[in-house]
Amino acid sequence: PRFDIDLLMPAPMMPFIMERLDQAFHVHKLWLAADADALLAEVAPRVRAIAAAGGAAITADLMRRLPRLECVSGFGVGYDSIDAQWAGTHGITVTNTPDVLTEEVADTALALTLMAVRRLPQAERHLRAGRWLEKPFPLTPSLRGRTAGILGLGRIGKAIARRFAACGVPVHYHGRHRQADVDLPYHATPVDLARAVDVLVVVTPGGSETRNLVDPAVLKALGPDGILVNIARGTVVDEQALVAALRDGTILGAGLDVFAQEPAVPQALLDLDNVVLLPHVGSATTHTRQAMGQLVVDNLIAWAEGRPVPTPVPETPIEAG
Ligand code: 8YV
Repeated sequence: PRFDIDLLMPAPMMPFIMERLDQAFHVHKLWLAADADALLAEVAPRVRAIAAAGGAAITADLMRRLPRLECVSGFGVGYDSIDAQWAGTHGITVTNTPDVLTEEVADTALALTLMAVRRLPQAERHLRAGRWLEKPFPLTPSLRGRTAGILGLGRIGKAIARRFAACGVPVHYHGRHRQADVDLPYHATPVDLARAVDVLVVVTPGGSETRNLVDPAVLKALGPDGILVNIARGTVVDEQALVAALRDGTILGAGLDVFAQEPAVPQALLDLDNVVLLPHVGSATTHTRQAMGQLVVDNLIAWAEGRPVPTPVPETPIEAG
């Protein structure tokens, strides 16, 4: 390899990422080891970097075992599975893959919204089951006349807002702070936002700060014509409360790309007809996953060469390149 640096890879990544990292580092692939604990114990004193597949848990406990660790490069813009707070306070750089997936995920959010509002998956099932020959598919609710609320107006939230604007749908938002340069109606709480809109799109980070942010009160405020769309993290929505709200008509429907315990989706959701379910495909195109993978590699190479990394997370006390 190009660098005499030991890198830990806890879970498999896309083949081209593994190839490029193999060319650059001594890569220790934890999931391939017959005895992962033994391998970890052996390489721990030498490991200086981690390449983390999406969702791979990089806990403080793990990092504590790696005394020379300097850099954790995560695949995905969301890094709730990496304890970035701990890393940041221990001089460890954490990087993620923002920007390159923004438009892709926003496309998914718009698609999910339209699928949920217009019941398009149900309409397709109607055709495929041969029922069109018997009767037309029933009329559905419409996007016309709706107002959308963005819960978490970051890069992806703004890309979703642009799409709604193009559809003639007014957009409101809630986030921790009102943004001075944003000319959209701001609501101080998720309940206030939900009350003002009838499409609520969840775009916040995951993790403990946003756990169950969408709770029974928010769902009630969204109301009987309301559609909930989640392309963020399953943990942001109280899943049991959502099931109840979909069942009893507290809200009209939902479109979900993410779940609390992926890849397990609760049977209660599978049993409901007024929810569209996708298997976390928000960024899952060849084009975008390629760009995300390249950024994982670029961050590690920049770090190894002693250059500023391209995309550090804010918890990392280091300037971006
Ligand atoms: C990926 C994501 O699916 O970027 C994120 O935060 O959730 C997705 O793009 C995930 O990181 C990889 O499984």
